[in-house]
Amino acid sequence: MANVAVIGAQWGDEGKGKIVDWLAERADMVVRFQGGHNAGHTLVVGENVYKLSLLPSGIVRGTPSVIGNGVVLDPWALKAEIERLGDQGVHASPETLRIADNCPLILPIHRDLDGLREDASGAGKIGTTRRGIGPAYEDKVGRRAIRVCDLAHLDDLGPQLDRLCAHHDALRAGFGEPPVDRERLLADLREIAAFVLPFAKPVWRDLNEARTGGKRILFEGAQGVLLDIDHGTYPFVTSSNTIAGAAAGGSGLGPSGVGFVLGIAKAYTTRVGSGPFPTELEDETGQRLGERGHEFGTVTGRKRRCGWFDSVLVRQSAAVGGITGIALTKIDVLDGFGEVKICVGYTLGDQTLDYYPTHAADQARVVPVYETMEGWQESTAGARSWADLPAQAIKYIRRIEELIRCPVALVSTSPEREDTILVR
Ligand code: 2SA
Ligand code: MG
Repeated sequence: MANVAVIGAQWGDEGKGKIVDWLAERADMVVRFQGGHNAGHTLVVGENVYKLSLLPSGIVRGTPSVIGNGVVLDPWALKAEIERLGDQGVHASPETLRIADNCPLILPIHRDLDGLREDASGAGKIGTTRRGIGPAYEDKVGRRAIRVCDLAHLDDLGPQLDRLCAHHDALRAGFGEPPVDRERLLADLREIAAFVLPFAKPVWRDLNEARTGGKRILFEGAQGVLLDIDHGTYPFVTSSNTIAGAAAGGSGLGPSGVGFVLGIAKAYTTRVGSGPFPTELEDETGQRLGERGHEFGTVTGRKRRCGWFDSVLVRQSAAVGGITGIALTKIDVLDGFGEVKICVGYTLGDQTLDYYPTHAADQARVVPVYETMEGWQESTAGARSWADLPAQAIKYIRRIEELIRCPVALVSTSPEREDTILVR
């Protein structure tokens, strides 16, 4: 089995958690390579429901798990999540969890800034998870970040901390906030260092060794291609690259380390936060999708916006994301609809488009062109083979496959791990 990367093909929340868990059973190592604790992966294992934000999903089954350098790590959130899982009987140890020592940290000042900016933005706000993700990536790229390895050298942090604080003090002053409390920050870092350091390693070595040894590595993406900092609906995006290519840079394995790229797409579309969404339904149908699909954020509990499947967007995601096969999830949410619609193109003024335009104003203005298909009244929930699916559902899946120009490799019919159809 080639190494697999799993990425979201829409705006996140496509059901990656379940698919990653399903694949983790066949993997020797699970790696997070971007994002931070803004992710929300729900795993249902028998009676137990695990909600992960920062930790790779492999942790639940004891598969060695890696937090790569492409992630931004909030060490306090890490501790809280490890403790929470511990209460559920899942224990992360330095044997099962390794954190890249070149991983940049999310600090309380990043969270502050995220919140201050969102509050000040009014209607223009991004609708972030307010976890400090964007500001932490800014400091990484600005070469001001404090990284995991610095936790072992806190006495030498002086000049770096000067630059970091100078930058943040100026920003904070703009919001009428006092300067960074440097002593407090250092004291907090000293305290958390003892917790984090046992997990810290140059994980690129482990990964390259695993690859040489023929081990199977699973890369677990967070968010989705439409939230990618370059290819997404900018500026309504997250601050990392969510495409499969990011697995290489975000882990230290190199591009040849990723074989198959599985893109996860919901059988309809959802989005949390602000930003354009061509097929959004602000009517009863949208309401019904949200209710049937339990569309609330894992991390923040926010209600997700819902709409029909957009084949233009997923086709684009498959192309830029490097997706080789799609896992189509939550098909059962569409059970019982009289008709189902698929967006097959857009109009923009008097133009017809077969791709999503780049400018935010155009993205907001496009009008979807729909193809309407007959729905199915039978239940697909819990189906485990192609033969269990109603003919109309199969037609719907086949039509999607045709439109997105990418094979559907898996269909998921409930949050349960076993309720998965392998398409050959
Ligand atoms: P941020 O916090 O800077 O990454 O926010 C920027 C945009 O990215 C979106 N975003 C997400 N969208 C869907 N799911 C995400 N994770 C959680 C989940 C979300 C939750 O899986 O349920 O619990 O609310 C996620 N993380 C970031 C965000 O909405 C902004 O549009
Ligand atoms: Mg999620």
